Amino acid sequence: MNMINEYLDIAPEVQQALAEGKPVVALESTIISHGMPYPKNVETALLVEQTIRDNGAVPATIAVLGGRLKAGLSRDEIEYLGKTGRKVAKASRRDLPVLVARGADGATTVTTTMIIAHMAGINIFATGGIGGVHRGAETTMDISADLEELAQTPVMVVCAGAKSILDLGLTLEYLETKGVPVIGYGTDELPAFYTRRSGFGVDYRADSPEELASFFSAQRKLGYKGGMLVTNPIPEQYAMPKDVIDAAIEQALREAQEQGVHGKETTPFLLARVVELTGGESLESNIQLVLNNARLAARTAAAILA
Ligand code: PSU
Ligand code: MN
Repeated sequence: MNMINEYLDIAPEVQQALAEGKPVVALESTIISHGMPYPKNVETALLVEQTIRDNGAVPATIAVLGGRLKAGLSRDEIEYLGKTGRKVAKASRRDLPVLVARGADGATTVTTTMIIAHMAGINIFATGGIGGVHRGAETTMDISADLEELAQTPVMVVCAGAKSILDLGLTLEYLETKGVPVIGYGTDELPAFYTRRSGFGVDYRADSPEELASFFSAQRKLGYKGGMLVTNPIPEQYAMPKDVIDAAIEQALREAQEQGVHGKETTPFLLARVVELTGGESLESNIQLVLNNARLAARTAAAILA
């Protein structure tokens, strides 16, 4: 059943769960290396794995190590990615062939986590936020490869929406063009990562893991090649005040422009500056929303198999 690739290493525990038809949830590693500071990033990655287990599924954190595509990491491997941080290559779709050929390391984004999860036979993945259409993309053409991957790889991605470092309206337009269903979990509105609301509607709402699973199963039975985006609002008690987060994002965007930050550096730069500017308050929100997504993904993984 699994499309085994010669570069792929599936951890024994993940392999066994897949073989026995047990739920498995993939996790990305760019959130560890580029999305949060050390040591909180490592603590969070391990806590997310534990949360997946507590909810009855097996976690498979994904990365490229020594040119091998890894589905399932050891504690030491997670510690290494967290400690090395932004010095690890951020690996998107275009990077995998060279990293593999060179036997190099890479932290996987939403894009490459989807690619490797699918190779391993894992169909659901939990993270914090996805990449999207950047503000000013009409001149920079900076549109995350995550959107193209959602259009072509059959994996359900559970996130908390997207940060308003992006143009959320254009991101939704792009997903519509590409035929990617955007589902709100318990909401009709796209969540904006740190806040529960964005002012933009989602395509559909689901209120249980079973309902999410029914959407995903129908998409598979229709023979679609692409995936599905589930947007799960941050729990109320961890949401940030909108004015505080908006001010930090505006300042980070200004600094990025002044310093000429571009290309793959843009998102990591903005993420790091927002954490610095909010004095770590946003980091706690970020951790809590990832845990919330891990719980939902684990329960949905089981519902997809039911
Ligand atoms: N947004 C976040 N946190 C993240 C990322 C995005 O709130 O950690 C990471 C994810 O790995 C995502 C990547 O796939 O950044 C998108 O980068 P880019 O915009 O360069 O495509
Ligand atoms: Mn980009």
